[in-house]
Amino acid sequence: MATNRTFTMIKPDAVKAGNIGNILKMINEAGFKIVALKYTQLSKEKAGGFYAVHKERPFYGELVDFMSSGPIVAAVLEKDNAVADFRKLIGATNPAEAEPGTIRALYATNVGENAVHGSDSDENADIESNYHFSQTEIYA
Ligand code: DAT
Ligand code: MG
Repeated sequence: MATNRTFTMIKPDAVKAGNIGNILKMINEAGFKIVALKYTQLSKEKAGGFYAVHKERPFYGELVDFMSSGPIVAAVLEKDNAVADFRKLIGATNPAEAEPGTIRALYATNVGENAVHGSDSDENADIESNYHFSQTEIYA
């Protein structure tokens, strides 16, 4: 399993607001290499499967509706300490609590529509990357 990779999505709110370019620039400037990239819209089924771990949470239905409401950008990113460094770059789940200068502080709408996803462990980075990309779509 790759320990230097993480998985991200630029969520529908940030895509709609025209922030794909701004966010990819921040990702590059923070030293991440983009090794896979896809512009796509998730079906409810695909979004629901991605967030299956949150199935019992009260916001699950809203989350699935939001994540399938418009196009997203999915990417696999490579860097030493990718998972932890990327979580630092995106900031807290709730943008009101995100450090100034983080992607969510700059571009998120609210706790539910928070601009970007970032994997929370090496194991999930691997699972999530494989959920969205085949091996031939990842350019190491
Ligand atoms: P993160 O995306 O920071 O890893 P998470 O895994 O706890 O956060 O939750 C996944 C997503 O679910 C999150 O990005 C937005 C949504 N979410 C989390 N907590 C929420 C809440 N209290 N109200 C509405 N949506 C929430
Ligand atoms: Mg999470």
